[in-house]
Amino acid sequence: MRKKIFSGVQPTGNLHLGNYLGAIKNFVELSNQKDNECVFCVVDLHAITIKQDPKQLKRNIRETAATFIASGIDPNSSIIFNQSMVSAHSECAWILSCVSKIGWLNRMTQFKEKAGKDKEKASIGLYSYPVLMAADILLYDATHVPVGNDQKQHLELCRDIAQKFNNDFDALDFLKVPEPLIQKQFSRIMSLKDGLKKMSKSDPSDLSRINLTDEKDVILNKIKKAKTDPMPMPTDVMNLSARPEAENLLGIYSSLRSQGLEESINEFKGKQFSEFKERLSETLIEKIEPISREIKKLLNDEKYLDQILFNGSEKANKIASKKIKEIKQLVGF
Ligand code: AQP
Repeated sequence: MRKKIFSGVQPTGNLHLGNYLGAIKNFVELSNQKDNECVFCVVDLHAITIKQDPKQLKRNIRETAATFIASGIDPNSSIIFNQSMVSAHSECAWILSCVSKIGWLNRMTQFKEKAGKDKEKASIGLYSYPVLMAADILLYDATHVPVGNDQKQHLELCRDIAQKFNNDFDALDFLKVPEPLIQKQFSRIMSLKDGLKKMSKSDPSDLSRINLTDEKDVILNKIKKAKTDPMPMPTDVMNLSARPEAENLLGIYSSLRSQGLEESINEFKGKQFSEFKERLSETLIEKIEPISREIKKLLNDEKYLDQILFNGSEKANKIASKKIKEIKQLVGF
């Protein structure tokens, strides 16, 4: 089946191994499959739901585009663009927010986590973030949306919004209800400092994550300092969840090598963590260093990156402006 793929990454800096293994690696595989139509978006409108430094945001937009390309997405066969260049995203988000129920948004766990205790001070944009995400996806009639496990709930909401819009406006199948593409294993990479916490861009400790721009020595140091437990390496998958740090590091190793968890466990069972960490660092350096090198090279050519984003936004605009016109007609504008 010909798939229409849409996904996005926020240009909020510190793109990390979780973003890569949970999402970008999957983008690359999907974009390499013949016949798939892929749209990859630098979701800068989403980024400003939390205060950003304008100069840094500009740099982060280019860096996210560079990361897509450096990871293996070909900008000639996939559309790469930034969200704010296509006004249909904001227009569609407003219309969909008038269809969505407050009760649905109140259930979103990411808002609760990001807003923390001080909900009153969070932006309205942060609260309605999932509606904008639904607009992004639905404008492109996406059939499949590759995301990390943390975005599962937002994808379910997107499906609900699409169905409600179709019902409200008596337009059967008009907005296509997308399928999430979440990897069965290793879809949630955890912090190197706490196996129960998601690896995240906003963690104040840089030691908690491997950034995609980290160099060899930095990777070696971060893995050396990664939290483990006092026992030797696990001997089987049973009870592994009681050892979250070991499970996470073995998951990272397995995902990078595209092998099953059991195979990795067999390779190191009963050995000391130090031996495993050495192999893990080597694998990380082998996979991440070429991407890191390419990102830096691309960032030296801002004109090239801006041109990619401009060309991508022209192509995206063609698709999205047609859809928003149809949406407006259905609404009665
Ligand atoms: N730790 C993770 N494991 C697996 N997948 C992950 N993703 C993010 N973190 C992990 C996936 O990466 C894609 C892009 O994410 P994003 O940048 O749009 O937003 P995010 O989820 O907010 O990223 P962070 O790092 O978690 O940022 P903060 O610190 O702001 O919360 C998505 O598909 C996401 O699932």
